[in-house]
Amino acid sequence: MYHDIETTPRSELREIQTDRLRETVRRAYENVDFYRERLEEAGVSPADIESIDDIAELPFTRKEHFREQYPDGLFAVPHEDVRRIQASSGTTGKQKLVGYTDADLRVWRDVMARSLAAAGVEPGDLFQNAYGYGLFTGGLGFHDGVEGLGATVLPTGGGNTARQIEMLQDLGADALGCTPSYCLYLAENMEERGIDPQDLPLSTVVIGAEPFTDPMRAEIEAALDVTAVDIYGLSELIGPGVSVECAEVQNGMHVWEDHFYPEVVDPDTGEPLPEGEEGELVLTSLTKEALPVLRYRTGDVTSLTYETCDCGRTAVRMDNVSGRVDDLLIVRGVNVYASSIEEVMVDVDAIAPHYRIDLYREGSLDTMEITVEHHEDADAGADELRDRVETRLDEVLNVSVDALEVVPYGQIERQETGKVQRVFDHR
Ligand code: DLL
Repeated sequence: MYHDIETTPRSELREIQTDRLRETVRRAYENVDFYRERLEEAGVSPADIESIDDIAELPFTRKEHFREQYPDGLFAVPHEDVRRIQASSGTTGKQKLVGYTDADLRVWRDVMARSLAAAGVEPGDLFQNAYGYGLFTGGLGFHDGVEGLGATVLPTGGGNTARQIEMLQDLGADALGCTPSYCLYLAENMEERGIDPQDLPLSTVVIGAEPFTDPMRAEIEAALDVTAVDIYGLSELIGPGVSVECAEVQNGMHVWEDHFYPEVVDPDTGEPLPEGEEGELVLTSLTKEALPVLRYRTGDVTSLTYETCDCGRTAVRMDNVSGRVDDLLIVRGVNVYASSIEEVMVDVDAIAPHYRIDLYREGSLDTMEITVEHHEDADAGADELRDRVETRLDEVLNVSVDALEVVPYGQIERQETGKVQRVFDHR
């Protein structure tokens, strides 16, 4: 283990969480007008929070609050103590700016080093970091973590695929960090260039920043002959490094609970849900100085399990994020996540794992058009494939699409940088 805390008995962990939650609430109340007002409105004073079990008394913090308090209304320290500013990758409205003190940066480096160690990266390894550098937390978050672990970082950043591949061949990285969609793109691109990815020494890829499905992960692992480990995080809490799978078991992501406290709530009522039930992930920071965050509604859909993992880590595990609360599509009265559609499609042989969903409104009805790609070595023609996909979507999800187009391989635009966009809402 990278850190003893990873196997600490849960009872001890709860004591640490209690102390840290009390300190975080006090810090937020005393230094941030927004939190003081919200707590007063809710009739809660910091003294009311006696243990971690009282957390549900605290009001939620939402994305809108970050936007309303833009740029730094949620910061709890004076400007001279903020050592770095980054931002979330929001596509609409103002970005959410986040700040870090020296101590926050040390925590981030530590949780990222821990995450990489759990993912199977070892001191001395070469890590090619293809997450974007800049305001996005992916690049610098991984960068610091690799150095913290004592491995070597190759900061290629996002995009520039030809150079990425050349580096993978010439320097022979042991591990690679990038989004799952970019990972697939890299594999595809190597094949087009006549390079066999299986010849590379690469053994681990650490994928995150966007949802992916099990079949998509299987494609990545097969194409590159690697273990693909899921890592989760968000800028509002710190960046990447909130939770990660262990390479040994790969069954849910260990949440670094000494720094981030997870709950899962019903997205409609906000009521906490029992272990194992799927709902919206809510996170509270337990050690952040510059930007303490109380009960943040992440919008991410997951469930929690408290069972000790076979790897020996005691931290609660969150299921791989299946989508976002606001990604729920309601098409002709049927609720469906974009990721479920992907799962069905990737399951159909002869379909490449590239697709797009276009949503339109005709009169008062929502319509959905899906475009999928024909796999290069497909055994069936486009008509037969269309039939297969339509039948599967109907059988598994009970959805019928308004139009389903099968296009030749490579026709759906690939994205080299940033987070992949698959749902295009024209409504
Ligand atoms: O995406 C941090 C990150 C960078 C995580 C690199 C992992 C790797 P934001 O730009 O603030 O931060 O976006 C956070 O991305 O609320 C999720 O919706 C989504 N997300 C992040 N990791 C995963 C994952 C970074 N492993 C938002 N699976 C989050 C699914 C993820 N979704």
